[in-house]
Amino acid sequence: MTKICVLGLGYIGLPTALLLAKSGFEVIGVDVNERVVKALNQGQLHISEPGLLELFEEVRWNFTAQTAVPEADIYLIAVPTPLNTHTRISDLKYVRSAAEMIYPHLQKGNLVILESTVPPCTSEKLVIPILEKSGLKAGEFRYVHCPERAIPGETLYEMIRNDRIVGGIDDESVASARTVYSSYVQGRIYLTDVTTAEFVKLIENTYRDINIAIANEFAQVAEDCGVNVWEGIDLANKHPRVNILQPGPGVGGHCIAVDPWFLTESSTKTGLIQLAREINDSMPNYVIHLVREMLGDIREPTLTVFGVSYKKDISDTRETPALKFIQLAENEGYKVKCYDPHVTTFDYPVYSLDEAVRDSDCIVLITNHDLFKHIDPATLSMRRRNLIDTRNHLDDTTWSEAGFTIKTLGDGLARSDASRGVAPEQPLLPSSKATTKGV
Ligand code: SAJ
Repeated sequence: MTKICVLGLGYIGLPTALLLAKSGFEVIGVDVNERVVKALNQGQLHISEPGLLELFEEVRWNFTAQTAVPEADIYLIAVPTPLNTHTRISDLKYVRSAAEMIYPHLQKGNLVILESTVPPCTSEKLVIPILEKSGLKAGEFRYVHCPERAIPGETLYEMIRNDRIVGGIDDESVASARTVYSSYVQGRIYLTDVTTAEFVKLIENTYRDINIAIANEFAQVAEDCGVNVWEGIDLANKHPRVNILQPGPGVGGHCIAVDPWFLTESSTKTGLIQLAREINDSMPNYVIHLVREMLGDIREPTLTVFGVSYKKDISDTRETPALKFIQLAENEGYKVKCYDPHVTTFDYPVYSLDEAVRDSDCIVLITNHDLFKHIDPATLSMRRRNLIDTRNHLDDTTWSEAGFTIKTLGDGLARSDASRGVAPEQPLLPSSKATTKGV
């Protein structure tokens, strides 16, 4: 049986390891975190994703976790590549150390796969030279970069269904990698060279970041023009060649908010990419500006943040825009209480709904969890009934009937209208809330 060693048992490495185990490979998962290894060997998962527990239980017989790298036929690296937030340069220490752990075991004909997201040329300049410390030349061992493309919240589904890009150092490498991936990938597998594969991954996420940035800029322009941006984007997207994403409180997660910087470190010609990052990073500042306008000068103002995960219906809080918003609010003297039915651990305490809204002056919806739609606003006991909806997520009619004054980011309503709780005039076209849902 072909033996695969997967290095890094996180959001990408673990689901990949389990899918490979299901496909009949003998899989050894390696992680430097002893607690993760121990938990997995005792049958406990440290990440939650739809279908992951069921898959784990199905393939446990064919999967073991350990801290040391064993001899294997194939090595798959899926370790994190964080951003150094001071220098805005990728921190490749985990990739470097994974390669250092592999090379003493590397044999002629073995395949090494890098799935971690890296700046262009990382394989050529950093990873392959470390692997060559084995005494083998690239080509005597096989090497590919196959960037992961699955979206958190639908990881397993997308790992199976999405198309994959495999960039290899030679034909034998891509052919071997194709055999591995076609054991569980139902999408198409496209072949290219290593550096192109590194580049493709980064431009995918950068394109999405720039698209969200323009939506965020449109939201602010729409305010100045007295136009509802949600309806505007919905209508613009009826054009066959237009697909604008949704505005919001900023871009979080460990991918879209990070990867564009991996491109900027590789070139001096990245003005647009940097600007988009800055626009998205400034959205929490814009939201605090909306709070100021809504509440004016009140004594001991208290805010309730609805949703602290970086996006809807998941528990992941990495790079969440909620964190910057809360810090800005505290610096301006607001007391902040968080409510998030999906999150248990966060930098700030997460309260029950009743506790989070008690004595609050305003709810600020940051994350558009589906569960928030089921809250009956009439039952909320608050000091003042204000709502700032940064995702156009909650139903205006239900909340205004419960006595809430509502400001939706980008709704184009001046504060004087919003604070009077004036509903927008009956639109000539169906309301964008009826047709457009926050992403
Ligand atoms: N967001 C908006 N408006 C939108 C869409 C998203 O404000 O219209 C925000 C989200 O709320 C979130 C952030 O952007 O805070 C990022 O969320 P996301 O759903 O756009 O993406 P990620 O980071 O969860 O996953 C992305 C995906 N990349 C692309 O869609 C091009 C995924 O396929 C990648 O595998 C993943 O990055 C990764 O690991 O790189």
